[in-house]
Amino acid sequence: MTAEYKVHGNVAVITLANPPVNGLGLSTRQGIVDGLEQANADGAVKSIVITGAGGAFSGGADIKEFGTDKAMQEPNLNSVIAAIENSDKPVVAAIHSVAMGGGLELALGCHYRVAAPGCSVALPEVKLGILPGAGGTQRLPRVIGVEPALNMIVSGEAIKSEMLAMLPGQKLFDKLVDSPEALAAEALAFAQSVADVRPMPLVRNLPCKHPEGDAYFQFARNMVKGMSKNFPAPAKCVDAVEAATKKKFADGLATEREIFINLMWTAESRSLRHLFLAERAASKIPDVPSDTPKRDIKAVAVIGAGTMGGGIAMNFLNAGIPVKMLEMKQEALDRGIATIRKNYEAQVAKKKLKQDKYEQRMALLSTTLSYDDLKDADLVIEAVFEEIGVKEAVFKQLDAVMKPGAILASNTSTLDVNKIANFTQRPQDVVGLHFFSPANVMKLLEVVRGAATAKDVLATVMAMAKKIKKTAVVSGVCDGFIGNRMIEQYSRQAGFLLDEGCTPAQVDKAVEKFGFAMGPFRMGDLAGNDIGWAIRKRRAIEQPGMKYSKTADLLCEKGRYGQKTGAGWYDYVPGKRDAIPNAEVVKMIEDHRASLGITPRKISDEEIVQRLVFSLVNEAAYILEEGIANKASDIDVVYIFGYGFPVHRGGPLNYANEVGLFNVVQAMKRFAKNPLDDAAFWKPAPLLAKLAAEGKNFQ
Ligand code: 3H9
Repeated sequence: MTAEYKVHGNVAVITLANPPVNGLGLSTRQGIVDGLEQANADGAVKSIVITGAGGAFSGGADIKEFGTDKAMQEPNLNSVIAAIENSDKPVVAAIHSVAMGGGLELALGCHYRVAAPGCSVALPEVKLGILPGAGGTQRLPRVIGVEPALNMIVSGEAIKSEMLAMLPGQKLFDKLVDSPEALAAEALAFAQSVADVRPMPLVRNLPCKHPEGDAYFQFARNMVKGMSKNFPAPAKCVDAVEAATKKKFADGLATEREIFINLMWTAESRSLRHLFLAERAASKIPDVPSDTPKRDIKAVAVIGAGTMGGGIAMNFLNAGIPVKMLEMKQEALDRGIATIRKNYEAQVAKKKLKQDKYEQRMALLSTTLSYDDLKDADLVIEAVFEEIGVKEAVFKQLDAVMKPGAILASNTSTLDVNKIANFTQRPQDVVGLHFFSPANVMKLLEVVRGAATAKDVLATVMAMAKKIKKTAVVSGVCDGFIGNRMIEQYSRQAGFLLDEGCTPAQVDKAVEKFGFAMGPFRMGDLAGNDIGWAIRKRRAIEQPGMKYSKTADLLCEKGRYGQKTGAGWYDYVPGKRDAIPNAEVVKMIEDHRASLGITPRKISDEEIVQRLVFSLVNEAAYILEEGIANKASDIDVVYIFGYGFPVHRGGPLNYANEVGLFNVVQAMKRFAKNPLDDAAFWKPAPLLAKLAAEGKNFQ
């Protein structure tokens, strides 16, 4: 049982004990009901306290149980809350640290609530594509008011208990104690003080009204519409809270339940729940146990003060870690510092950063022209020109000066990390840290594990990633690692679409309608088309038979590298990012098509999206099979956090699972028959073919 029962004097204490966050799984729910029964049957017990062990009151329903029989099995959470409401003796929730989702709903079902300061209180279900399904939408408005409650439910954001306690007229907390340490004793004393109060108060009996309900809920609907284009849950939260104001409690609860169950089965909710677990699973490396010792990272060095180096440095400054930046010339350092300042000043101007915080961060930054000055850093990250000879020179110098045990990292996005490691006498200390541009903004960090990378180095950089608020995913060594290796196939396919009849704008529009932040051509313009050009030149030598569309090369030959040159697949006005279609580019594509003797055909949005997304899926299957990625969900995390893949689709492999791998393979077979495409391209990877044949999913 994952709830403990103890009696202190005449108060029974039920302690939720289901680490890590006291999720309300079946055995915990059963434990609460058993505890209530025992307390009610014991004549010596006058009142009951429910609290949570460890670092949470409760994080809510057990997310890992969703989709299994246990989630629906009695006692479900509504039945547990009914048992509390029907208890003969008063039940007091003693809330601390985290009271979220079903955890808060459980507390709202209690007769009284005593809270510690510093507790994060939230109904975050909307972030999982659902809404509170155990009375949260009906009870929270009754204790803090309709508008504050709807704001919390629609945003899912946590608010500290001490802030909520200040809401005028709030009935959420009967008492806010002075400190978390005081909670246990004060909750016991409170429970004793209310032991004889009858009738016992119930949140369900409080009134729930909004003076201008119709106008307010219309306004709220308009607000959430803009915010939640691809997600049904926020609008449904408005419906449920409106029901709380217009229906009897029991009917409102039934409305909430019905919406909850319907939302639970949506693809959007499945995707969000998948991502919640995937993001947390990404930090776990199968052969690196969580208790692996970690090295201290107290000082960081960054080689290169360009856009990438500066962005990387900012992550550490933001986390309060001193950074020393090295460049070959003072002018380069000055430029780098000026860019960092400009970035921070923009944040100050937008009121996202306080002036004193900005100054504190800049005070942590120092510069040098000499490798000798880096010797005390615990971690050094190289962000220099992407050329193996340049990396060799850097790593040989680092090897000569860095203290023993320092971690030597490369920000390479394509080069062989094993080769780089072997430029040093300490390959075990070398790792790839592939930040994504802009490095101070993008959440993804690909951690590239070399053949010799030590386990404690991996454990250290994964922990460090969390500290600098990155989502880290481990990749093995291969050309392009997980993300760029897949994007190369996606870009090849985008080129074939142009040859066959599409314009860049048509492809981008279809992909953006599917939900990508940016279509492939706008993305190319942002990243720089010359990067893909360089890769294709390299491929022409390494894999001479590989089929490519020539359009992107023709574009680069015109100097249209993208936003940085003001012209790429589209035109750009200085200072703006709007992509303006260019007639000459369209003509260039048409002429090239004609030179190949191709008669253009109209290609549907569905075909465009399938060809692009399934090209990602097939390459991902190779990546999984080769062990470059540890698990399918890691690949989804890479694509969501690094490549703008639509969140509501849950990543390329989650999406493929939703479509059904059988259907994916069928589509690929159709595409392979297209003479203008590349039959070899569409040969299903062995893992994909096997899973599809066995009716299984990517795991
Ligand atoms: C709900 O309640 C539905 C009801 O309305 C209706 C029911 C009928 N369950 O984030 P962290 C695990 S829906 C199971 O890294 P932090 C998490 O997977 C639920 N496990 O830590 C991870 O496990 P592992 C509504 C959970 O300190 C570990 O805890 N509730 C749950 O940065 C640490 O997580 C939510 O949506 C859970 N509910 O943040 C709350 N929550 O170590 C979602 C966490 O194996 N949770 N885990 O990888 C959070 O927001 C954060 O996890 C929390 C801790 C703030 C609690």
